[in-house]
Amino acid sequence: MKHRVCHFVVSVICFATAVCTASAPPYISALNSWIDVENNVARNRLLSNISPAGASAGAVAAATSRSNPDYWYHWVRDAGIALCEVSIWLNATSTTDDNPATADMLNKKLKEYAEFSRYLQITSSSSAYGLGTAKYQMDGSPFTGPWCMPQQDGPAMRAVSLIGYVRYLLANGKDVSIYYDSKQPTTSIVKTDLDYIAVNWDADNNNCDIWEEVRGTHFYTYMIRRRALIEGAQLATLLGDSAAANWYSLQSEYISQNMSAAFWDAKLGHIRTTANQTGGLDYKISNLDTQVLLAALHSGLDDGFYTVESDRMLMTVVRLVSAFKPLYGINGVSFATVNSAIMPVSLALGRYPEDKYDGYNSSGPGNPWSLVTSGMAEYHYRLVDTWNRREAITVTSAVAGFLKQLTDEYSIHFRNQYIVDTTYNSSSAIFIEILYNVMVVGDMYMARVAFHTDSGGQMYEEWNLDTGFGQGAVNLTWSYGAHTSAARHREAARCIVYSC
Ligand SMILES: *[C@@H]1O[C@H](CO)[C@@H](O)[C@H](O)[C@H]1NC(C)=O
Ligand SMILES: *[C@@H]1O[C@H](CO)[C@@H](O)[C@H](O)[C@H]1NC(C)=O
Ligand SMILES: *[C@@H]1O[C@H](CO)[C@@H](O)[C@H](O)[C@H]1NC(C)=O
Ligand SMILES: *[C@@H]1O[C@H](CO)[C@@H](O)[C@H](O)[C@H]1NC(C)=O
Ligand SMILES: *[C@@H]1O[C@H](CO)[C@@H](O)[C@H](O)[C@H]1NC(C)=O
Ligand SMILES: CC(=O)N[C@H]1CO[C@H](CO)[C@@H](O)[C@@H]1O
Repeated sequence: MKHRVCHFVVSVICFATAVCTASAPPYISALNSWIDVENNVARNRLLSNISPAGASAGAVAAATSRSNPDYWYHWVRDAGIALCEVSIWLNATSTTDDNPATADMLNKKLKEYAEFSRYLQITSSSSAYGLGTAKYQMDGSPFTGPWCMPQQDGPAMRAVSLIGYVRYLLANGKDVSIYYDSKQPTTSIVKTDLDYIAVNWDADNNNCDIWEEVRGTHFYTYMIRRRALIEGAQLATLLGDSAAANWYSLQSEYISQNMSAAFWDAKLGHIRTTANQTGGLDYKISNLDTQVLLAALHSGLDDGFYTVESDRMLMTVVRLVSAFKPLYGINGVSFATVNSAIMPVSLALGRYPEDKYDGYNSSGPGNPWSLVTSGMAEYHYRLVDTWNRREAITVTSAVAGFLKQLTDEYSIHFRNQYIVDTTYNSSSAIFIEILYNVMVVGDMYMARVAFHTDSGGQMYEEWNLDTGFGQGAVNLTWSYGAHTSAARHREAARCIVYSC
């Protein structure tokens, strides 16, 4: 069935110069209630993959799928991404009316994960790749089969997740010395990872990317190590370890400097995902990959360094959206029924255009991924939040290119004009309209995820490119974490655009 493309009229009411509200599109309550329900399912299933029955306490299953494909492993990166979410939930219990039992349960998950992670650091000495070991058995022994290793994003993501937890403990007056000591050599989990990153970030130009397919130096891996060292320096300062703080800080500056020339390709007009490929897949020729987008979400620090609103990131996002459009049959649909309401849906996005992994093997074609499409929803919500906090939008040519794509791909028409090289403050009509339209498109990505998620809320790694049904690993922990993170950022954006 074909639906007429309708343009939602933006009606903006301004009470005073700074207080403006726009009316939400008619389908919003159906989408809101889908998100409320899914957020709960996703949160519970993510939590149930931490310390699951039959595994060591603190081990995190990448998915419940144990065969075709077998994801019953503790991947250091995937686990870190999940526990970052848990540490944010735990921290939020101090300001919400969550039951104290909820805080205890979340605290227990984090504590077990921290202890298990320390055990992995010690057992990793039996692996040829040390802390660069990508994954472990669910009993904590290193995976020794053939695999693309080392992977240097894991220790950094683990440090970021546990720094979040340690900050929470400190704010609540707890002793954190088992997680961070100032000893040299250290015996604590967080400092072991930080020292490793600070020493090794420039030592290995042959490590594997987050998809475990390409060797070289990778944008995502640099970005997450940079975040770990910046936040690690802040924590070390807080705990009186000033020599370490200075060292982490200096290394993070070197990373930033080394990154500025290595990854941006002005000729291609996008960030290259791998700066110097040394091995692995030979068919990934575009060097265009949504892991760059994920890096902005996982590692962006609101300092303008490859953050969501940066020109380079916006230009990369535009290229990504265009690249995936023709690849998947399901992208022929631009409206779908979600929770009994018809709503516009975005394109579905995958990992990179040349992908051949279909969730089982690499005989391809590749499929769109749930966590990537959720990530693009989050990207839009974070843009709304960032521009709102800046109280102005400077329409660079990159911003204009991004807005033009909203029109070209998603039939979003701007009633107010925007002119390149002009800054619009928060009381201008175009500022409000941009925030509104970016919110609407963020919700289109959310609606796309909703459309392909099982009615009981169960997620997979991928959606079949032609049928749209879940494919590959079932109950992928990362798919749930990407949803809960997007839903949280949506709340902030929704309150800005529609008031709440
Ligand atoms: C997905 O996880 C839930 C528990 O979180 C479990 O009940 C269900 O059986 C899992 N699905 C599959 C197909 O493994
Ligand atoms: C933790 O919660 C406090 C409020 O209780 C908030 O100020 C702080 O920003 C939160 N930290 C994180 C990392 O979310
Ligand atoms: C890159 O990092 C190294 C330290 O590993 C530093 O000596 C060098 O100055 C940095 N390069 C650039 C271009 O900043
Ligand atoms: C890959 O998986 C598909 C099922 O999705 C199967 O038909 C095919 O035989 C598999 N190929 C290899 C090389 O294992
Ligand atoms: C904001 O922009 C409007 C024009 O769109 C202008 O009239 C107003 O003076 C500006 N306000 C500030 C505080 O700069
Ligand atoms: C370590 C290494 O090989 N670095 C190179 C990566 O690629 C950039 C640009 O393509 C070079 O300038 C670096 O020397």
